[in-house]
Amino acid sequence: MSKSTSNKTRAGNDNQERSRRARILVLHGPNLNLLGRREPEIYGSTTLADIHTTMEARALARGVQIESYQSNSEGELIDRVQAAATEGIEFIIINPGAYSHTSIAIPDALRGVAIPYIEVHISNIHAREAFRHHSHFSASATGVICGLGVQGYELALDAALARLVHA
Ligand code: CA2
Repeated sequence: MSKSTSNKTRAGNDNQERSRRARILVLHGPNLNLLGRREPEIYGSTTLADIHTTMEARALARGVQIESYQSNSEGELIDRVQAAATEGIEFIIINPGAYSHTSIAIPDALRGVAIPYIEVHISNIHAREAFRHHSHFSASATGVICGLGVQGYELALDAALARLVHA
């Protein structure tokens, strides 16, 4: 086999390997792009990029691919959820931000694609203003984690990995 053919084969195998891996999508709602840069007293100093790096390392160690997506727009988050179904995403971890308390359409999309999801909140929404106490996402979620800071994302990932591995 020529060198270039064997390189191509290796590249093909790598692609196949990647496409065989289970995939988890991490969704972040509005204003979470500001994480680590504003209001550290509530949300801490870790950035979204830091969260992604930590989660990716943990997931890859278990042979699972992680994708992260943040948007300030409800429609874009719905489009990403719908695309996840055609892409074969098997689990979603979502911090819907303030859409937790206002959006009917995003949880409808999640139910529509029937991909299991875990809802994460960095802060304890029950210890904050009354309007944050209810989330439209919680009733259909596999689980909800709140108030544990950014560690909540890692705990959600471990729970998702356990469900994927034992599925
Ligand atoms: O605690 C959470 O994770 C929240 O989902 C965060 C939302 C809030 O509306 C929810 O009630 C609870 C707010 C996200 C805004 O994120 C920022 C991060 C840094 C600086 C400013 C906003």
